[in-house]
Amino acid sequence: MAGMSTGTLLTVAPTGAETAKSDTPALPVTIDELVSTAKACQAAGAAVIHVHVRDDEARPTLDQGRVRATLDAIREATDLVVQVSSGGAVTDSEADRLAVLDCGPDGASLTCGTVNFGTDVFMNRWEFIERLYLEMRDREIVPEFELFDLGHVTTMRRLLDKHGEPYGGHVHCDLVMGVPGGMPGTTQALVACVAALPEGATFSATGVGRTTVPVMLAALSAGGHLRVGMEDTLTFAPGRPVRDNAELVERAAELARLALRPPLPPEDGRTMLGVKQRRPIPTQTGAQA
Ligand code: KMH
Ligand code: ZN
Repeated sequence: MAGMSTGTLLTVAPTGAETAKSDTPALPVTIDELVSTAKACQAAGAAVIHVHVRDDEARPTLDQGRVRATLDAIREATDLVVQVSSGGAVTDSEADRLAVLDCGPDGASLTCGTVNFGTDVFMNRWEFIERLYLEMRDREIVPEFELFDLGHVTTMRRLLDKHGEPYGGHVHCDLVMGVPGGMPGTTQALVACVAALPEGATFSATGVGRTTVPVMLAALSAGGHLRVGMEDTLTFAPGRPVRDNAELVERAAELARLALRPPLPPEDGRTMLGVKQRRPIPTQTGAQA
C-alpha cells in the first residue's frame, strides 16, 4: 500500500466534458471563467488543475488553438500544475485526444481501460493507451493514470511492466469512483485498488455525485490525495447545488487539515509529481528571465 504523505495534493477538475452549461450555469467554460476559477482554487488550496476546454457555444472541444490558449492563460495567472485531459468527451476521436499532447501541458490524464459511462461508453483500447503513454513520455509530460475500475490498475501495471517508468519517474494515479458503470465509491473498493498499486505509487481519489464526501474521507484515511470539482460533483449537499469549484476545494482543504495532512502548495505538488519546469525562471532581481 502507498505510504502516508505528510501533505495532501489537491487537484481541481472544474469543468469536465459531460455537463451542459445550460443545465449548470456555474460551470466555468470560457477561458476567463477558467482562469478566475483556477486563481480561486489555488487560493483555496489546489495544486493541480485538470483541464477540459469548451468552444464558444460551451460544447466540449479539443481544438488545439483553444486548448493551448487555455493552458497558457492558466499558467500565466497561477502557479498550478496544468494537467490537460486526454480523455476528452465520450464522443472524441483518438486522433483528437492524442493531439492535445502538443499543447504544452505539464501533465495529462491517461485512462487505463474502457468503462461504461452511464448510457455511453468511454473507450480506451490497449493500443491507444500505449500510444498515449509513449507520446506523453516523448513530450516530457507527466501522466496521471485515471483508474475507473480495479481492472484498470492491472492495465496500468501491464503498461509500466512493458514500457518502463513515466516521464518524471513517479507513478501517480487518480481513482475515479462512483461513475455509473465503474467501481463504486466505497471504502472497500478504494482499499482494493490501493492494495494493488505498485510500490512507491501515490494516488488521489474522487467520488462522483453523492460518493464525493465518503471517498474523500476514505482516501485521506488511506494516505491518499484528493481530486474535487464540478467535473465530478454538482451538488454540495443533498438539494444544494455547488456554488463554485472553490467551495469544493475549500471543503477538501478543510478535511485535509483535519487529517493533519494540509494542502501541498503547487511547488511541492510539482516536485512530488516530477513535473518539468515550463515557466520562465525568475531572475535574482525578481524580473522574468
Ligand atoms: N469525459 C470522460 C468521458 C479524462 O479527463 O481523462 C473522460 C474523462 C477522463 O473526463
Ligand atoms: Zn476529465
